[in-house]
Amino acid sequence: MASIKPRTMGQQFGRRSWAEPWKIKMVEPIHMISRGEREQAIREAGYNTFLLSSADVYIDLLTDSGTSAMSDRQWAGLMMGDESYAGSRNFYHLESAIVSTYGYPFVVPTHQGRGAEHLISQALIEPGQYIPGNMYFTTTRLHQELAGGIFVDVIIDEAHNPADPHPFKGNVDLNKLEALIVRVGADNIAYVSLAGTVNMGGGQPVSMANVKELRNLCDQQGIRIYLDATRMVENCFFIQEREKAYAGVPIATILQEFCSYTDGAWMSAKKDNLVNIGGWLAVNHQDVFDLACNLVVVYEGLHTYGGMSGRDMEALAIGIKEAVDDDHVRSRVEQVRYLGCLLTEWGVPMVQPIGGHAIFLDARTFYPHIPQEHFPAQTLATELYLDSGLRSMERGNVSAGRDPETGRNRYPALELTRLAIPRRVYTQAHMDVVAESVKAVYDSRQDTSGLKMVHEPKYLRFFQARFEPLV
Ligand code: P71
Repeated sequence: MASIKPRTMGQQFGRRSWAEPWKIKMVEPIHMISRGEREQAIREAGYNTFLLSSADVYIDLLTDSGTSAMSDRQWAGLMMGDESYAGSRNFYHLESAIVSTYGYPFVVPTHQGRGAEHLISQALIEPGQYIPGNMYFTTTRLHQELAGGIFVDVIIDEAHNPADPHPFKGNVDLNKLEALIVRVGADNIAYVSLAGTVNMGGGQPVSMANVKELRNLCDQQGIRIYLDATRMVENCFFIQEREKAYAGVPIATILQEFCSYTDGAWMSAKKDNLVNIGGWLAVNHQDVFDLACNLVVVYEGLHTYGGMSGRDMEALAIGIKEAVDDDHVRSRVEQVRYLGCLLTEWGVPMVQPIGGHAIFLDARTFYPHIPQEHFPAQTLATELYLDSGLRSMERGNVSAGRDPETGRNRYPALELTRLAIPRRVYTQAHMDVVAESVKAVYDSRQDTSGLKMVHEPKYLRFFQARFEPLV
């Protein structure tokens, strides 16, 4: 024992340690079932981690969506629900939290992010119009396509290379956007669909410089910009860290400025906003608000609840304020980075730089002997579950689905397995267990072969597809 010299995190990085700005008041027991039980569970789930029972999962990194821990204040807020059908006081709290934090004057609540995507897509897209964006997101693109639109990827090339260290891999390539405008004409562009951070690219941020340039170009062309603000707070952390002019500027101030370059935003409040369910759409223009208000009553509920209960809206109003606390955002992003740094140090291939909400393992490099049609990322998710009961998510060609025109499989450049970290839920010790499990699976990678798909749903197939081992 004498030779072991334990070192704190701070000592490892040559600074004083800091810790999460909270302490734990309530716990939820978790445990790991046996290897034999895990083999049976994943077989019965068709080798799809979405189809596992959570009771069979030890550490759940399927998603950071709706899985965060609420604060004592948010739980107290649940007791203050005003469940009136119309004009609940919780709606006015929510409205004022969104207006004061994000800066858009008109707010429509929705049950979750895709509800808001549906409203904005139906309100603004004419059939045949184009929607340029900084990489697709599954539900976002589907709603754009269901409205008759055509999504065009205008993210910088670096975003498609997992190893490229560009600090703002979420940036829009303005040349690509200009080329699209020249090709189809500004009138045929419904709006620019901008996401900060970019989920499918590895949680990569957009810089303030880029959104300013984008605003200039769009102003010249008369094109509006709508923001997927789902993880915008994390995006602001990277701006604070990486753009000199924003060092020391509060996250809340950076967020206000970024949003001011856009015309509105949709939100999955299940991420940054620290609630288990909820979403919203907020815009600058009365005409867009009127359209969305009309659609919300058809698809979600009255415009003062949009599918949420009063208590949900109260928890969300409080979550919005907590989400922009600088200490909170730092501990959240740095926890993800801690896991990423361990794996990087051990040579595990993953998207670099480490993003805001998750580690994205590069399954193609991980399993060079498994071709993409045998689903390397889905295979990796299966192997991680078998090793330790760790649940992750495929973000490769199963997620990309088929081209709606040709029916052919889309084979995206990025074939990733995502380990998404819920906010305020797991400790540094959990991250150590996860890191060691990934390493164990990496060390035995030669013995792994791929999967074949035996059931394929039409929409968003990754949720319910079933697989079988090849051998
Ligand atoms: C995530 C999710 C949830 C999800 C969605 C689809 C497939 C698998 C998991 C949801 C997002 C998101 C962004 C950037 C809109 C939504 C939809 N992400 N934009 O990452 O990340 O929001 O789930 O509240 O409807 O696990 P919604």
